Amino acid sequence: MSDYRKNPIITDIYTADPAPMVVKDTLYLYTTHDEDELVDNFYTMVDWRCYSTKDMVNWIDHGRIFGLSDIEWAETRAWAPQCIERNGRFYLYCPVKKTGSGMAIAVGVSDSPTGPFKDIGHPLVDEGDWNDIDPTVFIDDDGQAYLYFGNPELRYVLLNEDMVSFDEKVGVVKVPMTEASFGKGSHMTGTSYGEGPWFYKRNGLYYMVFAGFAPGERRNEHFGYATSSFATGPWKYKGVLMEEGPCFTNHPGICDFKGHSYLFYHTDELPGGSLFHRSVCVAEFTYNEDGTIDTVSKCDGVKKI
Ligand code: FUB
Repeated sequence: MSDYRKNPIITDIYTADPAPMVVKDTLYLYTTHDEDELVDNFYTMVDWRCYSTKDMVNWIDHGRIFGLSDIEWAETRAWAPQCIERNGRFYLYCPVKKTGSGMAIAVGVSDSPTGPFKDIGHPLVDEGDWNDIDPTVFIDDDGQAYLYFGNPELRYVLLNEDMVSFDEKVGVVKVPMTEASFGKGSHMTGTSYGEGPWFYKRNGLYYMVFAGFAPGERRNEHFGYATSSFATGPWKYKGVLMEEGPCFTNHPGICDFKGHSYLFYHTDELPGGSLFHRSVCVAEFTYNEDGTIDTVSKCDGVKKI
């Protein structure tokens, strides 16, 4: 039995947009799924997948755990999800294209991390535009849960304790898209922030990792990150976390697991890979003493823990 897991870690289907969640001694990994056959030569994605491991080398494939056909109001685009546990229930936040409209965020609820998940019956966030994608969720020590999301603007809502509604009085808050917060870049706001935010707290410092576009002509996505002393910012840009790769998109997912820190990402490295046929990878990294993170290289794989 091997003590090493080579990247990409999933090789039987194309997967992207990795979102890890640690529960007790198990790391669950939620991913999107790029279909082999494309419709209209665009992202063709109809379901979400779940995998789990206890040692980073041996993975269990839990298969399809939620999909467009479980969401009556959804049309296409089963895009980047994230799952979180609260009071023994699991909430899977998923961007989808709403029938006859733009992107919106669905929530699937389950008593098990591996589903099946049940749609709450309506979008949680639906501004009627295309910005409502790539939700990232975090519950702070005081119990307040935050859902950040967005492309090209980073926005957030304050989730209520039920995790399936948000504080309507505060509404959808638009984060100021400044170079001081997200660096200079070539995306629509003039910053490097693109999409795929990943929000978490570690040692009292809040992190916003994101997929971004460096300045210049059309670039592939790299990862940048910003930190803050508060959950709602102001965010201070801290630099590039992973250099851009050969694939147009990338999507960060970060967690600590059994004393190790991992950055999940995706590439187009599997045979037959393309910008619409991606594959999930993982790299181990360490934090500097002040909480900053040096640029993490795409790597060959990870060791057993
Ligand atoms: O996988 C579809 C979309 O591409 C995701 O929502 C983005 O983060 C990018 O990876």
